[in-house]
Amino acid sequence: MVNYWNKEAEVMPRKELNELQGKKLKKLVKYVYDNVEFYHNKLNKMGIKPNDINSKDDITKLPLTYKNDLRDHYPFGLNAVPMDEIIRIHASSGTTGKPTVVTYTKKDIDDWTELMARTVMAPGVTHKDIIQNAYGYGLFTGGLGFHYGAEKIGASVIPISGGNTERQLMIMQDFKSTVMTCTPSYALFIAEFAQQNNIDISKLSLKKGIFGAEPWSDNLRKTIEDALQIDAYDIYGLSEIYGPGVSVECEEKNGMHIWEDFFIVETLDQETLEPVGPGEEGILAFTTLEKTGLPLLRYVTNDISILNPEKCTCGRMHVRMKKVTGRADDMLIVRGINVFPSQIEHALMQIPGVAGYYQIIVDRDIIDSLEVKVELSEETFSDEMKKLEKFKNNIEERLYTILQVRANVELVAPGTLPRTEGKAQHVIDKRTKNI
Ligand code: DLL
Repeated sequence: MVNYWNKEAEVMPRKELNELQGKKLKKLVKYVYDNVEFYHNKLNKMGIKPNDINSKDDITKLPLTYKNDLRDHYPFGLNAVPMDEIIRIHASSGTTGKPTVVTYTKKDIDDWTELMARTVMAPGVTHKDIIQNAYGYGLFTGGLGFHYGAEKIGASVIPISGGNTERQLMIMQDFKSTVMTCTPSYALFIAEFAQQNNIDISKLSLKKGIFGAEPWSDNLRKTIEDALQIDAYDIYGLSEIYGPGVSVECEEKNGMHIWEDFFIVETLDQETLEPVGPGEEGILAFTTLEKTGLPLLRYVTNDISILNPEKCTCGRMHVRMKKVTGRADDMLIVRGINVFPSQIEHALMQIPGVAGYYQIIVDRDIIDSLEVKVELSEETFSDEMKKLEKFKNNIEERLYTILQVRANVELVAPGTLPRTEGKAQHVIDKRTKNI
């Protein structure tokens, strides 16, 4: 039995879905033209009037929106409603300076809750589950996003937030949590902590995990699933587009369904930003069809993925996105070669004896250097020097085959790389300081 929250919407046939999106797009363009000065001016400059938009295909006539546009109008300049209609404000930390601020009306919170209800249920979670929500509560959208969705479906939600791993495990045992929600990095850390403290995982009631907010590979999924003896599902989202709940894997674990009655998604060529076809890799761009506080046209995420419009065996029609393979802007260029941190993670996670923690350090003396710190599992760590040397060479060879650039691998002792209760910071690029 497939677990739907809103079956009618989730299995809506493609033709109907396209028509609905077209209708909503027309309404949205009029709404932003009338209510957001930024879009009003942009559309005027491009010579586009709301009446020119009549179907989903007309989306390509519309302007793209970038993170910089939000920054330039910090904090509330892109709002479509006066502040007295805003009931919630979230923000995501930017890599530089001010955060990106996002605002929600009452309708937006209700819609986000609907999206999160579908999102929590798609991986097979029901009202009978006890959800230990270890995403951060606060300005980050993860905690409250999950909270509202979990309550909506009638599950029992434990709003534990991130951190205090000992207490997480105590609660998990005593409250018999069946679902864990947090970043994959934190899930890995919880598994490791349990092992170190001789907690018998097989005695836990945990069955599923919904992990996201950062890129992670299928190999890391396998590691976490084995360590916690659960099924792990990927969830994707970003603050600008509500937060979590833009897309999620169903029980098939074969791509994340994007809730298309709420969004139009496109994949754009990385160079030209022109749309590419289904099945081709590109940058995801989202148009929000229902948001009223901070509606966005063709928001360029910089997240790289591939869309699959085929109907899923779960019955859902909503297009699926493949795991995010990286961000267009955190692509590293090392000695002229493009390197995605996700390629390195993918390679490392295939190697038995690697604990799951790594750090990529890029520096520049005369030329660029790429160093990968790899944390060993307890068993590998106790091996003799000769074996370890061979292990290290092996990893270096594998990385070279994949990256076509030499990386220096440093093996480090178990427990030495930084742990996180939120998003992991896998990359340290020291070169910007040296320029
Ligand atoms: O991370 C929202 C979220 C919370 C998603 C909880 C899932 C679960 P931001 O902090 O604004 O929002 O970060 C958004 O994180 O553009 C991606 O680069 C990355 N990201 C989010 N989910 C995934 C994922 C939340 N499943 C940015 N895989 C996005 C890869 C992800 N990257």
